[in-house]
Amino acid sequence: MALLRIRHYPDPVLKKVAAQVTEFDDSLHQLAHDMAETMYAAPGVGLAAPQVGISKRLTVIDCSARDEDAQLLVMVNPEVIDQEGECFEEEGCLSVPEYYAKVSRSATVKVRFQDLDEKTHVIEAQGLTSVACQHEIDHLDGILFVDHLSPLKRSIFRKKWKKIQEHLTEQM
Ligand code: K1U
Ligand code: ZN
Repeated sequence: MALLRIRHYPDPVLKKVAAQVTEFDDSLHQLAHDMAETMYAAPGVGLAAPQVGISKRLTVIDCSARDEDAQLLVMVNPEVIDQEGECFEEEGCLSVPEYYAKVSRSATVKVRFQDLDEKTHVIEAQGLTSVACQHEIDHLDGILFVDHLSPLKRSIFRKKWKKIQEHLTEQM
């Protein structure tokens, strides 16, 4: 088990479209375990492989409450196959620390994915799990939640990000 280094905006790996996973080998299992450990330690409710510098279509999500048992979802090659409604909730991103903004998303999504043993599943997600699925699949397509902001809000974000980066550098 290992904690992985989370890449921050504007690392170029976050802008790449990640490759389909074709090898369901021990190294994929190890990566998924390390990503889950990194997500829980952050803490976060999701993490996509590009955020740890690996441009592959793999993501982990756990939106269970603190007082509930863990409900870890490991999704390989996930894709949204159906979506309904709209929601507008505040999001954060482990690759854009200390910045939060409301983003428009589908309210519910149907997601098809493979597990670590190559078996295909389809889940229907709502609430935070739906938002997390969309946020993580965006990461696999090189899209960050700030890319969904209006041009005005994005220019405000860029100015704020300079200050956040200075603050993060001071902390190191
Ligand atoms: O992919 C990521 O950067 C992780 C990100 C995902 C996400 C955030 C908000 C809505 C949907 C998906 C995070 O987990 S940011 C941290 C966070 O939201 C959180 C942390 C601790 C407890 C609860 C939430
Ligand atoms: Zn993110």
